[in-house]
Amino acid sequence: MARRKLIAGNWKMHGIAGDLGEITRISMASETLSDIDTAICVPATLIERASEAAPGFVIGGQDVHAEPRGAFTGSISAAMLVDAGAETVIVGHSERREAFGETDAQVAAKAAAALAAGLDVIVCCGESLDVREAGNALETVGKQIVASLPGEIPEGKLSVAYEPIWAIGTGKVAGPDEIREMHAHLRGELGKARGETFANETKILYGGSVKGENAGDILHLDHVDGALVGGASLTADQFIPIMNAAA
Ligand code: G2H
Repeated sequence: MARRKLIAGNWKMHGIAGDLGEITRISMASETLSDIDTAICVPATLIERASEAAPGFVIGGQDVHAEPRGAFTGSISAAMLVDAGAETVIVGHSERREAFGETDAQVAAKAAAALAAGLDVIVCCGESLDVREAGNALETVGKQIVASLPGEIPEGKLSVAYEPIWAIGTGKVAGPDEIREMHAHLRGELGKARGETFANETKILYGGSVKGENAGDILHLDHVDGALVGGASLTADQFIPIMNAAA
């Protein structure tokens, strides 16, 4: 079965209500592209209004707490994301792993909570420049993703995003050989850990300075099933060409 491509935006800590017109435009463009899936993961403050601004379009969160409720000031549960209108969520982004010290086990627990609430989940992984230059990228990221997966994964609900940290927001993009090699390796590791069926059904996205100009080359590489897009997801003018490149 062919994997449908997923183009997911990650607004990070950008966006206020006045920016929702971008999501409306992206949503309208997505209606003409029936062969791909699209989503925008917005700040939590915008989830409800983004869902209202683009009915039928997939809006997501950027993080979730592993616990269903409790004394966790500032955190958001999976049920709260669903209540606000989210259908998907990113977990384990390198910015959260680095800035908030999130471990693989915590990422797996977050993914489990999100899946239990019915959300789709994008689990991120990726190596630092030091690890890449030491020649340990494949081994490190392979172990990282397997350790970041929850125990139970309903069919079709989880995607993986490979985002080399050195390519995030830097304008540097991993080369085609680096991307192809890593994505093939990750699919192999998913297969060893969870079986061939799971590996073949799981989308592996690439993330890190994806733009309209480079999207076509990246998205047509073997084992690349879409993109997680940061900076270039903030405007429809930048994001729609990436969607078109995937279609
Ligand atoms: C990687 C990516 C989106 P950008 O963080 O997750 O951001 O496209 O800005 O490098």
